[in-house]
Amino acid sequence: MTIFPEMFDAFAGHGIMRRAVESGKIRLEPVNIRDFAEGRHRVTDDRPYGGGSGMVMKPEPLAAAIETAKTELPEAPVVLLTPQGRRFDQDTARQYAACKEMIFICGRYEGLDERICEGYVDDEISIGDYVLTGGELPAMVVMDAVIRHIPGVLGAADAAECDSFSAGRLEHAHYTRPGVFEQKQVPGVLLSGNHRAIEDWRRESALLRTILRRPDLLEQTGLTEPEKKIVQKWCRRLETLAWD
Ligand code: 4HQ
Repeated sequence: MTIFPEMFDAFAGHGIMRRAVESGKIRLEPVNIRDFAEGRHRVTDDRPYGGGSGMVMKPEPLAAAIETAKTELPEAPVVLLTPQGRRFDQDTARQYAACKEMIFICGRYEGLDERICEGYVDDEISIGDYVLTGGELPAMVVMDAVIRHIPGVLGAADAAECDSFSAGRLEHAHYTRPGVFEQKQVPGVLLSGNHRAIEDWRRESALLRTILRRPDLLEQTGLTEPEKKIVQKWCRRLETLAWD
């Protein structure tokens, strides 16, 4: 639900989303809230009670748009994108991917009349602590993160469950040709053809980056046994560096 349905054309028209739409794995149907507004000018906003600057989205067109969507998609949760919502993350993306259908409400101006939030919305979601001019980009962010979990949307080789972030870790470093770029070499192990060694290097790279850049991710789960072994190896290396 949006007053700018064309914003979704670019999202659905490129790359993996386009393939998902064309193969029929997903259906994306932007609904123009203005189509449900009454009067010659089809107004969707009005001045706030109590005064002040900015406009508020009128409740009647939104209610009509949501009711129409719900008769087509009776099971769909109604999700409002708002900085006041609970923070969106990979766990929520995975949970949403189990939904067959979803309805996203994209506000503009100062937001929705509170009675819509109370009466029609099942879930309020924020994509982060910053203020945007509308809920369309947040809705696309959420849809992108959710849709890539649908089986067959990503190639079988790079299924979403393989993302190291899915295990609460950052991804390892990536390299491609050329082997030397601006005097920097690709790590030799990646050219070795030794798949066990490459796997070990990637696990180590992912762990090091997570410890250095996002230690908060490790506080959630703690280290696995293989990760403890890696850290112990680092500790022994560091001791020889410090004392010898
Ligand atoms: N919005 N995460 C829509 C956001 C936002 C966010 C501001 C939502 C404007 C009308 N939404 N209102 N951050 O900044 O979800």
